[in-house]
Amino acid sequence: MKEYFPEVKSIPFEGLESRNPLAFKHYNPGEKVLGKTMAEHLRFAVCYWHTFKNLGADPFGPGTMIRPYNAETDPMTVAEETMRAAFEFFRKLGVDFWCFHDRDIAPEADNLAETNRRLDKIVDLAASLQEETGVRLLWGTANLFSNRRYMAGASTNPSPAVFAYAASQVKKAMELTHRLGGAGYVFWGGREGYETLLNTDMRREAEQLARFMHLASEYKKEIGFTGQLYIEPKPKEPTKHQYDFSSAACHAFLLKNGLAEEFRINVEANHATLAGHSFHHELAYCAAHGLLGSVDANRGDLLLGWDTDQFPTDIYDTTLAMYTILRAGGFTAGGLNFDAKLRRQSIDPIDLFHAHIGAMDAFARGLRIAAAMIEAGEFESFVENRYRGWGEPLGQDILGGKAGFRELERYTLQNGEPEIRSGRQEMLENMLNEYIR
Ligand code: XLS
Ligand code: NI
Ligand code: NI
Repeated sequence: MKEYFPEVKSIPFEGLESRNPLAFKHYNPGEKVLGKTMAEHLRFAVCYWHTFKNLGADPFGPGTMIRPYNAETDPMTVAEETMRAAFEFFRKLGVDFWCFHDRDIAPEADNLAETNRRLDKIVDLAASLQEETGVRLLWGTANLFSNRRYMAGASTNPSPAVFAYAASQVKKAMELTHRLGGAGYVFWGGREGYETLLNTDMRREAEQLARFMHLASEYKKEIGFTGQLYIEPKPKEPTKHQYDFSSAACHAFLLKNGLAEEFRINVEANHATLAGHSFHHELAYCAAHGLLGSVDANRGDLLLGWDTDQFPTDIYDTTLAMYTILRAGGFTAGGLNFDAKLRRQSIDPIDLFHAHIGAMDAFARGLRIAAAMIEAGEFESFVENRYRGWGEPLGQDILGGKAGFRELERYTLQNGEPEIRSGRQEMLENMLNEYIR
């Protein structure tokens, strides 16, 4: 059997004292934290597109990375070799999950029927590799943004024939996800948006998008696929304005169209910051509304205005993310998918290991720190105490509908100026720093 990453046998956990760059210092999969193992909490997934298909191309130049599984000229041979390399990588790294787009795993042919035959062939291979390694599918998705037919959108396209093509593609991708036992299925509206309102009917496009989502959730039930459906928000890129702008925008769309029961959100860190929110904000919004589904774990760059999709290394981010996820009850079908890519100069296959090791350790640290914060309960009781008035008679009367504007005016006339209290932001920030060790 050909080996694609011969320089690595497996990535061990060696703990804090280790100086071995090819070992985990924090991620110890079997170790229990708050009653569950780290692996069960974190549910790490490797994404197929950036990790195996991205070779470092950018708008100014082609790829810089040469991979042993890319050497052949026949595209289906490359697809098969890539799938074998991917599972070798998952196993050696020690992740339990992977994610893919249809077009990552098999090259598109001249017509849909042949494209689907290619997909079936590759998915047979993926199924046997899953069986062999125990690695599972976190979610699948369809690429409805690369092919030129989707230049004006997929379901939001002015042409119903393009809508039909996109539907055919999602139908197949959902069947394949089902066949591979996927825990979920993602919709990221890559070109569902617009460049100029001079040629766009926004009301119509929103209706088309809603219809598409209904069709998808009906088909899901028809084939008996029980995985979770997700929408992944992103405010811009590739289009100037994407409809799935943020978690709140997606929430409004789901509610308006009677889809809120069927979907949850897949929050991506870098998409949150592009929307002018923090990763923490987007997670907290979803947690507050029962929408927290899965996470595309990556990070942007403060100084760059696009989706740089870097590997997550910021311990504040991973801590606040895990704090929010744990307090929301943890992942069920979802997990932490590294939707992240190597920088263009990181050309060696070993760089894929370094990138994922660092990201997994960053989240393992975040998990431990968040667990300690939850166990101590200081932040929780601070927040609770801050709102305690809502549990007292005045607050209860307001919430219970007993006090209207007249009663509230009477209260204010009687009681005068309300007592105001410090928000203690600096104290809380200092406290947080004490946990981050
Ligand atoms: C792109 C998105 C994409 C989705 C899956 O910005 O993050 O990778 O996660 O289509
Ligand atoms: Ni993503
Ligand atoms: Ni992204």
